[in-house]
Amino acid sequence: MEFSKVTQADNAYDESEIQVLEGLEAVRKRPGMYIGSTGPRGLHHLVYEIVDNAIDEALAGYCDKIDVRILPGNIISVTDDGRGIPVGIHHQVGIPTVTVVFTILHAGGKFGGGGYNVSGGLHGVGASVVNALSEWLEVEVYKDGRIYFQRFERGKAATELEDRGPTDRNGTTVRFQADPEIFRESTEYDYDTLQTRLREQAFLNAGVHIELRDERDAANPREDDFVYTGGIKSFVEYIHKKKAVEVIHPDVIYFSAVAPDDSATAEVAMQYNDSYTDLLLSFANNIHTTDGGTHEDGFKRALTRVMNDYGRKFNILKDSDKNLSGDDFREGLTVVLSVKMKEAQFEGQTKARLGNTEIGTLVNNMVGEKLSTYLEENPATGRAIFDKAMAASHAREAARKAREMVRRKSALEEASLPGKLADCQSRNAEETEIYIVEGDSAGGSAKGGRDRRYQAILPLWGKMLNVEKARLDKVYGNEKLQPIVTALGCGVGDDFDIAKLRYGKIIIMADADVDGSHIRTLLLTFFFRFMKPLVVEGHVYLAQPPLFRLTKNKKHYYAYTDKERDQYMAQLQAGYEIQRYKGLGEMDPDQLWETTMDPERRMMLRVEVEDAEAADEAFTILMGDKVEPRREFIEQNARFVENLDV
Ligand code: 1YM
Repeated sequence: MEFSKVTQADNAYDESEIQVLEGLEAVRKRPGMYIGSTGPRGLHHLVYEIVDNAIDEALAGYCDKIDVRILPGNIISVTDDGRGIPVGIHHQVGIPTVTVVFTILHAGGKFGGGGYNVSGGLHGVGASVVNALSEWLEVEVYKDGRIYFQRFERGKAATELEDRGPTDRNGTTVRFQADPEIFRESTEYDYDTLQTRLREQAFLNAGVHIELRDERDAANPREDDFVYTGGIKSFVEYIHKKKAVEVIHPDVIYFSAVAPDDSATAEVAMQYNDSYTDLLLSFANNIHTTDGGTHEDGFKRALTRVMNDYGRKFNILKDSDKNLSGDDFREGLTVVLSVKMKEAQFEGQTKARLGNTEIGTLVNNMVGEKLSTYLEENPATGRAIFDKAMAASHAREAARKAREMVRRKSALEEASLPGKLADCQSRNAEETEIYIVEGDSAGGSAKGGRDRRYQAILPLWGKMLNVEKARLDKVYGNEKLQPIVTALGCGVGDDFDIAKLRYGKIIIMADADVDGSHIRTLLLTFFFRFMKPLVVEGHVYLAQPPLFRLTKNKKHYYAYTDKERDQYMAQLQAGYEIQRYKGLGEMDPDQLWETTMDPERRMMLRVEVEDAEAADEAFTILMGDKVEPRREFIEQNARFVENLDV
């Protein structure tokens, strides 16, 4: 894939193209407007903005290697081996261009319309925003045989641009420390977050070499090297490997196209696997469009059309058969779709939906033409895909019938509740809670300890289904899930109706061990896949039982983390007893009430989804078949699981 058509690789930079807009006070005053938030997301966004500039330089054909380091003290350093940011005097402002880039909002050829970039952070505001939000920032430019250096503090130049002597290399280094006055919550970077993002960028920009190193803890260095000559094809392979699914045809299908007027490029990589879920990751100018848009719509329309035509042409679909649906053709499909263009329009509340109509046409035409040719040249693949879609269609029909059955049955039996459910007295969903508890003994304690006026208990039994690998018809029949569906009362899948929900809070209570973690993951995945609004609207919680009990002079102290335990041990000094809870079943009803169920005293995690789509993807990628230990699970998903004191 050649991107030189969209970048102006041969265009010598003209310093007059820079538009001078406004100063940086605005950014410090309302940081959220420029980086989305001043929480962890915004903090990491600073790194992406600087890396994006280096990626632009790579896409322009001048840079091969980008080096990202987290230094002690959470200082970030980004180096590229490109041309170096221009240092000549800017004719409009009368100061060096590099100074303009870092001190004036929207400075940079790329915002003037004359220059052009394909990469770009969420808000496309770049280096000056990072500078404005950093306690200090230093830039080093290696260019024309000299090293240039300048330091800024809270957005303002602290030194003039200095010539620091000769060099034989070229490129740019930016080092900065995020300003704790702005990022009050934390200025600590999460390695995994940066790793995921930089890996993704390396997939999206084939051949660009990105190195990430964590040097904060000398005893524990971490390092990753990302370079994928296969680009988004490698991305699809990576996802399948991570999900541990079997693919149903050997090669990733890949197409690319350039718009007739050269204003845009599109590329798609796709492959089917033996699971029942689909994953469509789409990007516009390297920005993840989690809400889809014209490019996704174009892809979906073309896929459904081409596949149905294929079925007719080879007589797999008979004249009397109906066309299969888009959902049928997407079951088990993993797609990475990437478009790059001038002036992308991002729409919607989160600006995560692409609006450019011409891109929809480009993708639709590309897939329309190239996929049918591909299928004709690879008949075995075509047949495997079509058979899979037929199976999906039959399963959908079976699920519809199963649903009808459940409906009819519940109409007849007047929605009989599961036998093991200990229901509460109140029928007001605003105050009711249901504890879903793994294991009979824990269920017994919970029943004994609860406040029956508004707390219901549903103990789970039987074998759990891995919903990641199941279709809706299986869910209906599963002995573990069915009581949940019945107890909640709000249906499942297409039938889901939140208005019928019988409890305002759904609280998953499982042991603090690997098995407990497994059941939590499976239940959350189930809610995500089949009752998504429950999660989106914040009805799902994770109970937090204590890990330890310390007793001194007949008084009990409960510790929910190792750290808390250490604090109590220090506080109580000597003469205490310590008990480690291995499971919920070890607690008697009173203890369980006191520590885990009493709204006045308990700790719970509310499962939050900032963006249900993104979370769903995260689940697919991260949770597929793996059993995560509890801590790791919660930490890794801190993005959508937020601490909450109730
Ligand atoms: C570690 C971050 O910012 N690299 C970088 C930035 C620029 C250039 C090269 C560059 C661009 C152009 C011409 C051009 C930027 N230049 C500007 C501006 N790495 C990093 N490497 N020459 C050099 O776009 O034509 C903004 S970014 F505005 F000065 F051109």
